[in-house]
Amino acid sequence: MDRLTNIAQQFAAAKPVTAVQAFGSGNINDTFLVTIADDREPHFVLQRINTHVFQQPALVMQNMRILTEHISAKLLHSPTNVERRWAVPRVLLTRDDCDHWIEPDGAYWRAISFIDGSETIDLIQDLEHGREVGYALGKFHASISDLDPDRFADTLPGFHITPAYLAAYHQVLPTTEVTIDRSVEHCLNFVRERQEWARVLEDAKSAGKLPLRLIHGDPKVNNVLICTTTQRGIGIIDLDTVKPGLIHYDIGDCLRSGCNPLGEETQEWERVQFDTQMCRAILQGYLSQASGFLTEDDYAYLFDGIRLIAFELGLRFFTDYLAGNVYFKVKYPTHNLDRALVQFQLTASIEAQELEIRSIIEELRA
Ligand code: GN1
Ligand code: MG
Repeated sequence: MDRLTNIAQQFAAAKPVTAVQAFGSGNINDTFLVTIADDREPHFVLQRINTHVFQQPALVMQNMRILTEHISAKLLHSPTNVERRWAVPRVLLTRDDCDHWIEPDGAYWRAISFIDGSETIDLIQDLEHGREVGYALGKFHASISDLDPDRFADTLPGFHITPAYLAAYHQVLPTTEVTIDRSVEHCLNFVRERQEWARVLEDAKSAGKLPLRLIHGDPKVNNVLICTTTQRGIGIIDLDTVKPGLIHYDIGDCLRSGCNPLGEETQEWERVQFDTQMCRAILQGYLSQASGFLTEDDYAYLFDGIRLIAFELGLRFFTDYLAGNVYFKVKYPTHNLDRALVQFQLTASIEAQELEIRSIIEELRA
């Protein structure tokens, strides 16, 4: 039995594992789709948690179990809606009732159920898809709004705290060994011009204007499950980063990912633009579920959230490039630099369309 099959088998009880194949396009964990000899549930998802990033994987699993059990219990008590089903993966256990399996070399593995009849899509397709992506994030926020954020461990300290990323950037900068070419120069200037403003959401949090709530942490387009039959948004996966935070980071992340039709991996960064029609569609879908719990201040900081998260992700990619690619997986040495250029271009496009984006927010909240 090969290594992956053996690991998968730990979570498959007595059902023989028949295939294990690479799955998805995550930048942090390694993900596989497992097939087992079982007619009722022939697939599950196997993941190796990147313990360089998530240094306390047991806490990641603890959070995930609290969250998925909460949503599943709610689903049990809500009427089934065939047209609009909502799904959440289950954490699978080993034969010893453990939610993970550790290999002799320390690799940390876990498994979750595969939601039948669903797919994830890397690039936003059309306005209808955008509305479903927004709907899914709104529904997710609404479904966890009654969970006490204090029950959740902080599995990734500093995650989505923009000034903390700036501090890390300033620490890495003097030690970098990369060549300062025109692209790097461009990124250095881009960060310099925005570093004062980058505290905007954290300042609003400190001033008591924005409350800590439970957030997903990574609600990009390809983490939204789409039903293969109805094309509706039916869930959100990748629940490792659920923790107390500002929902603005989630809304911003969803929009920076959904409103960039070329995608975050494009090689043509100079052509990147923020699509405001898509922004309207995603926000419409989001607000259809979330308008009930948003405050005046939440709306007032939405634009900053959208601008900030694109900038923050660009800064994270750029810092990782300067540091020698130690955090995000890369396919070639300048991959993180290219990704940073894309996010900075998107930020610039958001800035150039500020008035229009603000008027869309006003129009939709009315
Ligand atoms: C990482 O691994 P993945 O692709 O789900 C990152 C996110 C970034 C994203 C950019 C824990 O997510 O914050 O937005 O890449 N996750 C972590 O694609 O850092
Ligand atoms: Mg993720």
